[in-house]
Amino acid sequence: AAGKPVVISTWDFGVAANQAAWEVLKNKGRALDAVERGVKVAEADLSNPTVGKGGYPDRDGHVTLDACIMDELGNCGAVAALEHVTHAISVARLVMEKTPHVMLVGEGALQFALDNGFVRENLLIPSSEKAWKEWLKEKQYKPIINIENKSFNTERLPGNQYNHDTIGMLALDAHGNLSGACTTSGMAFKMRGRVGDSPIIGAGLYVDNEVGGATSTGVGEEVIRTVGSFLVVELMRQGYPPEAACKEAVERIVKKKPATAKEIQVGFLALNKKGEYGSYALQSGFTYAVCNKDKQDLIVKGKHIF
Ligand code: SD4
Repeated sequence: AAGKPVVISTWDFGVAANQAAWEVLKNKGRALDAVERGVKVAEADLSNPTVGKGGYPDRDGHVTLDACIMDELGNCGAVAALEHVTHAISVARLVMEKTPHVMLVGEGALQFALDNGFVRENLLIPSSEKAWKEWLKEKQYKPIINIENKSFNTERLPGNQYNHDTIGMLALDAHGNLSGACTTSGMAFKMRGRVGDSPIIGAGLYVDNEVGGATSTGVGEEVIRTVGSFLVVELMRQGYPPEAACKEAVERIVKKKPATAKEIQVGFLALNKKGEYGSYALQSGFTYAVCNKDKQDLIVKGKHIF
């Protein structure tokens, strides 16, 4: 499938986010505005424990958010370990537009947000606090990620509480311009101060308006190690279709850390300049949502290695 405008994003919850982005894209709006508007839906969704408000806290009980955004001109902005502000993506966009910097972290990021009119909130909602307190009983450091049919992923909480993850979104607008956004509360119960791939340009997200964009979800350490999203975009520059580029990037993770790769989930999602898209993940269970003029609620199952 190809064509523009189009917006794609990680996981099933990407459907609602895409639909918000589509409101911008269908009116010939800018991809940058679309991706910001889109991922804000996931950030505000309290039922989602891995993005924005309602996200699971770190091991000390602090909800800390990581996010980044990148536009068609190569401008980018990011926040890492941001607390008390739901819409980390909007703070990242402000870093891009209003500062000479690319990334602000922790206290400085919060201060910048509050100075720019964001309101200080408590992001730890009762259900996430409860999950954290459960976790404290054993304090097991196994990464909790989305892998269907693997007991270690679902044993801790009933239902599909873990069946959600970071949102990474890529959009191609009616003018043929690309932008991307990525936002997360990171790995549940991470060490205080831990930052994942999601706010790191080139790791969790990369956009090159000549070629395409890529984003990732899963265990961020392995994505940082391989500069995953940049790799996917560079492979597309060499002529790889989106799916093949994502496959090569997950294979790189397997090659570098074969034993780790079997135990964790990482998924890449890519969109090229023609509006072609694809994904690849280490494990089964990765899904992504696609929205264009033909269909606004498509969910695609990602291909996978293991
Ligand atoms: C991270 N990639 O912080 C993110 C997490 C994620 O839980 O995608 N899901 O490593």
